[in-house]
Amino acid sequence: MKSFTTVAFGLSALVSQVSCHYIFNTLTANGQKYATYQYIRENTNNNSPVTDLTSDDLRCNVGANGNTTATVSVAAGSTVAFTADQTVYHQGPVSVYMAKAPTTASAFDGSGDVWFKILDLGPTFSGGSATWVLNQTYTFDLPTCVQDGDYLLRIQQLAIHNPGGTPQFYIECAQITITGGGTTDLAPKVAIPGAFKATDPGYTVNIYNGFTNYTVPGPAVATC
Ligand SMILES: *[C@@H]1O[C@H](CO)[C@@H](O)[C@H](O)[C@H]1NC(C)=O
Ligand SMILES: *[C@@H]1O[C@H](CO)[C@@H](O)[C@H](O)[C@H]1NC(C)=O
Ligand SMILES: *[C@@H]1O[C@H](CO)[C@@H](O)[C@H](O)[C@H]1NC(C)=O
Ligand SMILES: [Cu+2]
Repeated sequence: MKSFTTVAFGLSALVSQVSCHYIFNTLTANGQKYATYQYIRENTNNNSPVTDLTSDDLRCNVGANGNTTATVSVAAGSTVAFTADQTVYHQGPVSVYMAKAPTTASAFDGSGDVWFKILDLGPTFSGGSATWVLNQTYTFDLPTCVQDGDYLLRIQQLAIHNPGGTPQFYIECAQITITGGGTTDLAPKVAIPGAFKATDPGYTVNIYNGFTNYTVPGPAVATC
């Protein structure tokens, strides 16, 4: 009886953990919403976050495998979007990063000082309260000046809804080939892991207490 109770409890805890998070598993590009995990490296941890600031899983999530993921051609400056399995609901910032592959996106592990940021969505402060961009779909334009070639396109939502707890990184990487781009080597570039520190104010802040300003973790957004 005792072991049955333990198993039942363990199962329901697992189920509620899976349904309480979210995962960016769908890419839209070229005016088309692709199938789930098409052109996105499929993770092996359901919709759970990464919480270890030193883990390589911080790049493209747990189990992400480039070899088994196809790459899609996308024009520089065109509109793309990541859609999650449900609406994002843990408060925190969203950022989008890119890293140019030395050869192909499939073969690239994302190591080195290679990641530049193309988008930050922080909170809007108004009337003493903060509003985050909590969407199911995040739509943005790729840089117009970015060089042609293969890239990892990485979305990151950093959940900081639990002050004093460990913030959660919700991440996925798409594999894209940029066409019709420019000549700019976009910068600054950082390494992941490495770009996020346990002492970053944007990582440690208590969003429920005296919350009046916010700096999104990571490098400055690269501009053309
Ligand atoms: C490709 O597969 C090899 C062998 O399984 C693995 O070690 C490597 O990490 C994979 N590369 C990428 C970029 O996922
Ligand atoms: C988030 O959703 C709102 C409401 O639909 C929309 O106006 C906004 O453009 C979305 N933001 C992004 C980055 O997609
Ligand atoms: C808010 O601004 C102050 C003064 O510049 C800074 O020390 C603090 O780290 C900022 N807080 C956040 C959460 O970015
Ligand atoms: Cu969650």
